[in-house]
Amino acid sequence: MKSMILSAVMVLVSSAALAADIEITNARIFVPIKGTNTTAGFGTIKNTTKSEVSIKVVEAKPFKAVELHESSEKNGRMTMAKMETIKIAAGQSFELKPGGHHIMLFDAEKPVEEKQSIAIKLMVNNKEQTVNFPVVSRLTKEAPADKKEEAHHHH
Ligand SMILES: [Cu+2]
Repeated sequence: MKSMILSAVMVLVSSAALAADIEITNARIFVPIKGTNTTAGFGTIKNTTKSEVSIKVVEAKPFKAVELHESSEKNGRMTMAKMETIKIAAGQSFELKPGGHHIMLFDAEKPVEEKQSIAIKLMVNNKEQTVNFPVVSRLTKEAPADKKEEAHHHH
């Protein structure tokens, strides 16, 4: 009897350990610009494990496709490059933010509006994890302030 209880406890512990290797705070998706059905998602991803994690994005219904992107400025123009994975060292955080890395969401098959929430399916170290991203207005204070500063310096 005692050993049965013990093994039950061990099963509980190991499934808890499998539960989530990352935590995402401030998850959000900008509502698509009027007339488009493509947008981007952001948030701060924390690796809660004691080793490196690798993250891929798999699916985000009703969007037809989803990719990880990195923005950078080349010759004064913003360009985006696709990344296969994000790797985060043990205990570290990685920020997805406007003007930086982001989750690109393509071709929504139905309208995506504010106050909805999009379930984004990730592969974290080859384990599936789904995170809900609320859809929020683009009219935020978070339009990258330092980007504006840079623009002024170019004058
Ligand atoms: Cu992009």
